[in-house]
Amino acid sequence: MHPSQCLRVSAFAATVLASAIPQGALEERAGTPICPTYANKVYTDSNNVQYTVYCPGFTNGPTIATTNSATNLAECMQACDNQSGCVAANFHTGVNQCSFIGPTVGSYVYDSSFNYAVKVSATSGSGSGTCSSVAVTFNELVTTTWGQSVNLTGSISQLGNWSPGLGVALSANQYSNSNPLWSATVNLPAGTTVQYKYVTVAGDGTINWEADPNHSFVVPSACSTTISDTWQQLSTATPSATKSLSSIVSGTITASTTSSAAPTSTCTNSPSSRNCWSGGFSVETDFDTNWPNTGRTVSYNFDITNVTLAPDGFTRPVLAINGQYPGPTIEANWGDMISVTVNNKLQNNGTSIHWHGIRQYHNNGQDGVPGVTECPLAPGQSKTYTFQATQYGSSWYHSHFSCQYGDGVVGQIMIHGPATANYDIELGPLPLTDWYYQTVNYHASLAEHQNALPPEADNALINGSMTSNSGGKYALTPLTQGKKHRVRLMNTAVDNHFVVSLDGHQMQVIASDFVPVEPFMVDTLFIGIGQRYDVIITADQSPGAYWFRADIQDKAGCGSNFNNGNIRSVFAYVGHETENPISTAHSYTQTCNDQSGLVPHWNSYVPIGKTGTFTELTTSQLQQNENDGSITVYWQINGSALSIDWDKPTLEYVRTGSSGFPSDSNLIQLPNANVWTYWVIQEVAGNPYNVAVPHPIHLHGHDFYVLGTGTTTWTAADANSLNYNNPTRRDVAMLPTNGWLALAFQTDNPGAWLMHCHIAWHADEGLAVQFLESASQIQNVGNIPSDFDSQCNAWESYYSNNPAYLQHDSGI
Ligand SMILES: *[C@@H]1O[C@H](CO)[C@@H](O)[C@H](O)[C@H]1NC(C)=O
Ligand SMILES: *[C@@H]1O[C@H](CO)[C@@H](O)[C@H](O)[C@H]1NC(C)=O
Ligand SMILES: *[C@@H]1O[C@H](CO)[C@@H](O)[C@H](O)[C@H]1NC(C)=O
Ligand SMILES: *[C@@H]1O[C@H](CO)[C@@H](O)[C@H](O)[C@H]1NC(C)=O
Ligand SMILES: *[C@@H]1O[C@H](CO)[C@@H](O)[C@H](O)[C@H]1NC(C)=O
Ligand SMILES: *[C@@H]1O[C@H](CO)[C@@H](O)[C@H](O)[C@H]1NC(C)=O
Ligand SMILES: *[C@@H]1O[C@H](CO)[C@@H](O)[C@H](O)[C@H]1NC(C)=O
Ligand SMILES: [Cu+2]
Repeated sequence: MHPSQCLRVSAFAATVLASAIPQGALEERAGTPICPTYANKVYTDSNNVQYTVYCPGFTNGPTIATTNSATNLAECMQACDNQSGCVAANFHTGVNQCSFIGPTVGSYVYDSSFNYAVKVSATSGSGSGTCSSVAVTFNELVTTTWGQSVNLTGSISQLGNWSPGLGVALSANQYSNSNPLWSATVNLPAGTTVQYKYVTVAGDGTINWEADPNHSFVVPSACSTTISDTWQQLSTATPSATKSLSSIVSGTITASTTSSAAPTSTCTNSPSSRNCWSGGFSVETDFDTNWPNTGRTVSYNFDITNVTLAPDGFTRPVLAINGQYPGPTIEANWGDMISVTVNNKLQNNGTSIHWHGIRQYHNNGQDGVPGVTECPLAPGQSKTYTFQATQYGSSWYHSHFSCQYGDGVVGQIMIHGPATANYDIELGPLPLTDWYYQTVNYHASLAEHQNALPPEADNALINGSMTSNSGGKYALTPLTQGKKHRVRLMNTAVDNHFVVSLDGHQMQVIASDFVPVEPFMVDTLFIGIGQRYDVIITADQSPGAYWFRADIQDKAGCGSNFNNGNIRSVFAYVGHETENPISTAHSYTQTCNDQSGLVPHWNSYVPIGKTGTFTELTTSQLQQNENDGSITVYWQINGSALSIDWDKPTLEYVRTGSSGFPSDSNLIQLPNANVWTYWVIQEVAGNPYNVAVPHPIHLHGHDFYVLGTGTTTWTAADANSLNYNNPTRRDVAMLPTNGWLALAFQTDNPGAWLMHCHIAWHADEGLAVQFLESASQIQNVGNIPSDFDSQCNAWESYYSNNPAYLQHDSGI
């Protein structure tokens, strides 16, 4: 069984999980310490041999031989199977060395860089022949609340004949969040078939039965033959067998001795169980490989038009979706299909909508990047994007056609799913953006040709609203006394980075980008461009109105704004909506660094990137003198500013099998599937000036793992001090000024995926690369959209026919 079942145990719903390691986990994470997280858990290798992962390291066991050819624990164990006299093996993750241990296994000390599995053989066990009883270890991975415990009961007297009081109490000696393992070893009559169930026992004695069906287990009869291929924890002299929930189940029944609530396996998402979802999916589900297929499609129609709006009281041209700014919120359930028809009703611009943070698994053609995955959608044309919500949480969509999103083509995405903490009220998205009185298109063309600071924003909008000299109003968010409210913060800006806070209140962070994290409290939260945070705010202060503040971090160097200091909205308790807040701000120091302490809830292990596995990508600014005396500003990666051809997208090369990519396509081939790739983005001196600023780096088609950052120059030795054990995972991370950002991702999604700075000026000026991942597989895993050619033809005929404006930038 896979930990996609809802696994927290509430007082009335006992759900119990196998202690099995997720299928393939060891192999996928070769080279990574699996201790202590996987300690005592059962792993079935590709030979269907089960063994228990054992963490202490041997010091004096006789080593028969070693091999360096095994790259993970499973292979090491198989090699031991092949080695005469080998009864145990240990695998040293740092150097991929597998040692075979002879019959006298010796004593040990703890060392987390070793992973062990021990196979109890005839020579180390109690001998060959028939045993009268066999020690069976029952392992159960189940998260319990304070005071709860777990008992085992079953069909034979040793297990209490179905009476929990006479059964066996499981113990949880090394219980932790990541290893909530309960276990017990019981001597059972050899050869018997045993049925059993787990029950949870609450502090007040209330017992809850595990849902049907019963588990069934055949106790081995011949010690040597039956058990010899079962890998065991080294502990007793007696051979023992370990069984996980994957045991064969025969027949289903309903437990009859429940003292209070009925047993249930249905874990329902509710204010007190947000970790649950439905259909066996929960916050424990590994959403890289598993998600619901709801069969439901949510559809939207977007008309993009050129209008004037005054979101802060000042009227300016806006390229709006359905006449509104920001655009409509796309709302879907986890696993739904999302279908959006985009009608480009602009006169003088193409468009193309990117669904920020959406993985587009095997669906590269819907990523919405002009010149990469499609030609721009010409004026007058329509196109329908279709993709599945394989992850859940909060995000936004935006035009990827130059800097067009800054002029209005942007909106929110809210995908309902489980969460790592409970809340009562969903308040929805709270987008934050900088706001300019001239169009962003206008500023971008100027910025490209000036040796000057980027344009200062005139204002910022919170949830599409703000006050200004021309009027406007503060956005209002209602709070209900005593309740917990979920707010989905997102930075949809062109250039400004924010620190947000709510006066008098803390925020509990439950997700960074599309990744659920272990909940933690903050007073203030830095949000880089493109980033999202889902937070829970408890209305536990005196009822009233409070300022919500979004400060531009100008002193720290990531944006400037004319109205900085007054960028606010109001959070008001019910009945206090018309009050003017008089609350005091939390104090903090300005920053352009990412929030720390983001621990993904779904544990991930990135194999250690050995020396030489990191590819460096340098970023720097070039100011180039043109013949007419003007200058052009470029942001380069490895000395090359990206510039894409709108009418010859990368997917066109892929389809025709051409590899003649121009050098300024900044294309990096990643031909090998399912390998880990490691990147260091390093800011270096510019030419002729050293313009050093932080950059929010965004990757399409993946979450990346943030292994570390530094504020100086990366050296090869830095690879050793990175965090590979459940590192922060997200899709935008800050590259510190003059520093480096070390990232890893796995090539598990064939496609042409952009990685770029999300400051619109910098993306315009070329700060981007394209990863062409598993090019030969792109068309096998997902079709190039059927409208690809008609869209390109329409674009070519528009663009070759004297359009009002031409491409003057990178195109993205
Ligand atoms: C073990 O031996 C089998 C059969 O000889 C072979 O197929 C397999 O590759 C070997 N495994 C290892 C890990 O050496
Ligand atoms: C759990 O098992 C222990 C040990 O057999 C027993 O003492 C206890 O009463 C059991 N708890 C319940 C609620 O049955
Ligand atoms: C399963 O367990 C129950 C006790 O909860 C027992 O009475 C029943 O006989 C078992 N079912 C089967 C099919 O053996
Ligand atoms: C929007 O309208 C203005 C004023 O008519 C025009 O100058 C501009 O080109 C239009 N923009 C687009 C993208 O059509
Ligand atoms: C898009 O339209 C704006 C005016 O609204 C213009 O400034 C810009 O140059 C246009 N871009 C392209 C590539 O058409
Ligand atoms: C932002 O505005 C939208 C639309 O009015 C609203 O549904 C949403 O609840 C607001 N968000 C917050 C956090 O107040
Ligand atoms: C970028 O340049 C660095 C040296 O500065 C080099 O090591 C690296 O391989 C280059 N990256 C690519 C993708 O070519
Ligand atoms: Cu940048």
